[in-house]
Amino acid sequence: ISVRKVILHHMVMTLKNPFTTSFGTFLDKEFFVIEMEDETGASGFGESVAFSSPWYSEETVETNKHIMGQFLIPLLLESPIEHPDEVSIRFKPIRRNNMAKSALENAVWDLYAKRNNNPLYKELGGVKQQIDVGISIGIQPTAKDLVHVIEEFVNEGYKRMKVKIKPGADYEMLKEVRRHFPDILLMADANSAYTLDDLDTLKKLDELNLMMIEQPLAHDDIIDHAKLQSVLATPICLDESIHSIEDARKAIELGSCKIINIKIGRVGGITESKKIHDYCSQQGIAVWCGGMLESGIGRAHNIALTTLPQFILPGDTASSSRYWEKDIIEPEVFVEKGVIHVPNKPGIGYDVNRQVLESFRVDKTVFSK
Ligand code: OSB
Ligand code: MG
Repeated sequence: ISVRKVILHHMVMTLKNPFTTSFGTFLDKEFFVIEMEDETGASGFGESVAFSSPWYSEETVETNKHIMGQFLIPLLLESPIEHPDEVSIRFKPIRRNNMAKSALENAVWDLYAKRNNNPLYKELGGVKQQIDVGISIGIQPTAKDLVHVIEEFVNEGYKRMKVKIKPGADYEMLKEVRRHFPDILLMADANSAYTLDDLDTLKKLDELNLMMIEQPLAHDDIIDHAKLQSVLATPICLDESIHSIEDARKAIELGSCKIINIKIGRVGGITESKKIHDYCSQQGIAVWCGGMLESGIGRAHNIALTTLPQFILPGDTASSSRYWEKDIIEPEVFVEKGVIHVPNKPGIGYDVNRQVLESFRVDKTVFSK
């Protein structure tokens, strides 16, 4: 594969509903669609998942543009590669900036699968024709609102409800949810809103039969999470703390978590995601695929990854209509009775709707050899 041209489509899409986490509220999503062409005229698409502000991690849309444009794209254009696994090796001299790396690597994976006339999920060794899907629900003003929203998604068939929590919007709200829905698969995501000083609150959550609690403590911690897991019955799932297979190994060895949320962007690409998947499979650690409020392009990569066998828990790959009035892919992602039927077309399996893409595009930068 000789990459000849990389186009960064700078996008701004308005979310259908504001999405509130412990660290802030998202009203829209700003990101890059990466379009890549090779010497044969084949093309591939990727999506950068960093947000406009460095709330979830240190990367932003602007840092992604800087790192891709100044460092990563020149490395890709420099000389051909044989396989997408070589992209992360080529990017190794650049420290971290995993979301920038991943956006480009994902486009290479799509391009590579299309050249081979093979669906991406098969290229990755995926084994599932359909995947189970849960939904992530932002912090609501009241418990009553939350119960309402959950009822709607239960009726739509989503297989697992994930509720965002923060101090003051946690135990009482979840207790109310549990009272209304004694049997649903329910979990909480704190996005690092607690410390070990909140042990009493966190321990009370054990009453609620949660599938897991995601990232209760600091975004860069695995030590305190191990302490917490040793006194908590509820499994801890790590999100923010895991950036690589090495992080996963250390967290598992320490007992910091029993489950890992794999986000392709956070770990620097599909190649690293597969490594973490394989390691967790050997260790008997369940994984699931997280989301970053992606458009359909990022979502398509998530769907392909989720077909790997150790993705045994429902992921955050909700329908396009959960996020957008109109998505930029065709067909849109559609969750039916809690499952997505994985498309069998070459590459990511969905077509990019050029007209819609251009309607949400605010800028375009072209890099070529
Ligand atoms: O922690 O998983 C997270 C959204 C924004 C930032 C962080 C997270 C989330 C979600 C939503 O939970 C996942 C999605 O529906 O894409
Ligand atoms: Mg999370």
